[in-house]
Amino acid sequence: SLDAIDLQDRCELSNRTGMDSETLKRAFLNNLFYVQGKFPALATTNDYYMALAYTVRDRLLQRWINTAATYTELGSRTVAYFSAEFLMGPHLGNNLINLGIYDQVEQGMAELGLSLDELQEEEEEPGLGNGGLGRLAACYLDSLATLDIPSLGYGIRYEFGIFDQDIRDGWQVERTDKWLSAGNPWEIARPEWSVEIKLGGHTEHYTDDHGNYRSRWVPDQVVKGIPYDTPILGYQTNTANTLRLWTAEAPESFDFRSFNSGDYLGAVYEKMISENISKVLYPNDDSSQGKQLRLTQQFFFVSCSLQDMIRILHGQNLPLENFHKKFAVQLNDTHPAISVVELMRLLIDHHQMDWEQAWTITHQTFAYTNHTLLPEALERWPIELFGSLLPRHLELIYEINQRFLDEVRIKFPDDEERMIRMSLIDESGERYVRMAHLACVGSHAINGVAALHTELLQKDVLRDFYEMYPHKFTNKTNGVTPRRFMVLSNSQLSKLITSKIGDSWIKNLKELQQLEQFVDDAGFQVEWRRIKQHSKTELATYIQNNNNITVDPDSLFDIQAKRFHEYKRQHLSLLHIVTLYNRIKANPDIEITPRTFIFGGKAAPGYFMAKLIIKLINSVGNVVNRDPDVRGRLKVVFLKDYNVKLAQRIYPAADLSEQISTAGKEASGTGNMKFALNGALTIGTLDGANVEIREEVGEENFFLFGLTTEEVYHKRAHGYRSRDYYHTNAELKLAIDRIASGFFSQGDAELFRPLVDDLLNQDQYFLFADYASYIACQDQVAAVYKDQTKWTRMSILNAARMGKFSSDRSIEDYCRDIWKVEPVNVELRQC
Ligand code: 6GP
Repeated sequence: SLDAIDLQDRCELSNRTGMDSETLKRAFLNNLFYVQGKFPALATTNDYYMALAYTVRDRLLQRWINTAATYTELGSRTVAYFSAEFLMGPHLGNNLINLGIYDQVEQGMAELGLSLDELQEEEEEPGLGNGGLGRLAACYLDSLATLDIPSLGYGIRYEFGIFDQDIRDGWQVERTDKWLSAGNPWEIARPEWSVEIKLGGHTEHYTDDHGNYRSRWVPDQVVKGIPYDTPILGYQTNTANTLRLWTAEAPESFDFRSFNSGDYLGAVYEKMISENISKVLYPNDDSSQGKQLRLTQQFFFVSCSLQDMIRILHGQNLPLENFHKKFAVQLNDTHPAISVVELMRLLIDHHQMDWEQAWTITHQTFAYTNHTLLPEALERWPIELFGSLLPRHLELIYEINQRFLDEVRIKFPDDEERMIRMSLIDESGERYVRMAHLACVGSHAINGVAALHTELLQKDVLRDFYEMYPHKFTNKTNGVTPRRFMVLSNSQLSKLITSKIGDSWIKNLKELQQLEQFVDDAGFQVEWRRIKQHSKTELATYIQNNNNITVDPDSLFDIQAKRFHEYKRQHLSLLHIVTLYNRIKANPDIEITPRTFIFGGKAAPGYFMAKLIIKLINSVGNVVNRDPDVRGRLKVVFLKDYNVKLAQRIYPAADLSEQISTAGKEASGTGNMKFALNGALTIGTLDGANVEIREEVGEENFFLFGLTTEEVYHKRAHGYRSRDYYHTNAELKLAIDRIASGFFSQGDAELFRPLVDDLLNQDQYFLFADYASYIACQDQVAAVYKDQTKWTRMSILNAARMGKFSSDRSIEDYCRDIWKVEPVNVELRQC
């Protein structure tokens, strides 16, 4: 029998588990022959990359199998992280780090004449997310595995992830992201665990055998969901959890029906429609489009995942009544909020549970994270659209709403206005289902992603829900994984740190604090600076190769890398650039700290203003970078196609991190944490997690400017007039006039008019109000940069004090306060 095979023998015979450099090399060559079917003379870089990826995957699978076996045996309580986005970034390097074999493999490849850097460059990153929310989910998976927490990430396997960004004539152009075209060695399809989901149709009412009035869903479409699993290995642990992403297909039975009736094209059409569901990621960050396909995607992955979880529960012989004991589900924003209703439906319609019990299970299962304060991001679905796609769910929502409003009535008698405000249905005009309200009612915990954000949720966006359920609200400040964003992406700095304080900071980031004892150590400072300089030189080479712009690694690298959004105010930084340029034009001999301004980020394809800001950056760059008066003291660079790969190059090379959103708009930010961890100083507003970063690093090590949230609210309430600032600040007026005149657009005074007019007449993000304070602060930045010893000291202190912002800390907070889940140790018993 299978059991009889001696495991030890099998382990030793195989090339598939050994971690020493010789075994790794042998396994690599084996994979080149027997998986890729190539030998060195014919092998491409991609063949080598694939051979290495499979070599690493074998080591992952060993851990993955043992992890699954352990969880199955123990019936461990498990976190299910539901997210429409997982912005994982390339897997190869991260897995090498987490396996602890990066250096061996680099060495082994070098011995074969191959560069590990080049092989890593070959990997097409899975860009299955837009920005902050999707990347946070990826950092959380890394921390969950590192902390040995049984967990599953559930989402969608989009065939096309976030578009690739090209720049043509200064404008953003989108290209489809064909990330799967060269194959994906990190995933394993699990067709045997496919599930079916229903869509559309109508409901029928009937009385069951026990005389109960019931409803049944008669769909008009059935779609199959096929899971693809990617192992997620923790750092220096055997725990390998699972990211399970769903692909949509037409069920065979459907094909056959049309096919047998001779309607071949009809059958193929049906298949095509079904497969559209997981075709493409919606490219909007922090805004909702209200499209039917998007709701279909949300329901699709949520229904697949919940059915999968019920299968797992049954597989472990646990009763359905224990669903909430087996699983804690985190809703990553409202995108998966339909789960609340879908779980109710599965329990009531499929498993004949009564309402009370189903509701208890449901609301003890779910917890909801809100990621934004922007009104345009709050998801609402027109009742019509909702009911035509999910007729049974609409009925259930009405029932949930009725019971909920009864509760509100009892807690707040005679407050009709409050009932209208809180209802799951918006009835002020066209009727909508309010997904945030559904998430709040259906969850036992609600959290924001930074202290200020949670406070604003309680005071403002979700105030009624806070008054109704104060006990549900907690803050969970975001964090980032130091494995990818330090150990992997900034290996030199990581090694320097380890040489001073040992390597336990990688799992316990608070230990970075010990660096403070070296802050005035001249030798350490020199090393610190040398490494920053090295990273800047590497980025300079990248810029030379990609943008054909020569930048000076001695200049101050001033970087803003994030999605393009008016509230993030990339154009405030532009006003600074134009101001410095104007100062030079007025006095070419002016004493100025040389700076390289670097921007990276994508704009939603339908977001005109964001795209115009990208065009303006490139236009200003074209003038500034060439003007001989500037003498190279200012350079403006737009790096196209900002993604995780590029981010990993950028963070280590930054001197100054731009975190300049209008106060009260950025929920948290996570780039702000990655920059500071890599020793960049922050110029920022009191927004999102900046507040906490400043608290940690000390106000003397943070460049603060701008209005506070209260001041912004106050100005807005009392009639803000941006034009007044324009007329009273000569430098601001000159900057705006230059842009408006066509100076940066070859005389075309129309091109940037929409932007200029908006700033002069609306300026809803208060650029003009913050301009003077921003410029003054930037002048201070320039002055401090001249004192390299002082700057380096501040840089070291920033990194040393970032301990709080590890995603390990965030995950520990979630585990303790919301999920009530404990680590499970995994031992390697099988190979
Ligand atoms: C983002 C927030 O804008 C950002 O501030 C935060 O750091 C990040 O989420 C992670 O919490 N929000 C989104 O990306 C989004 O789409 C609906 O929100």
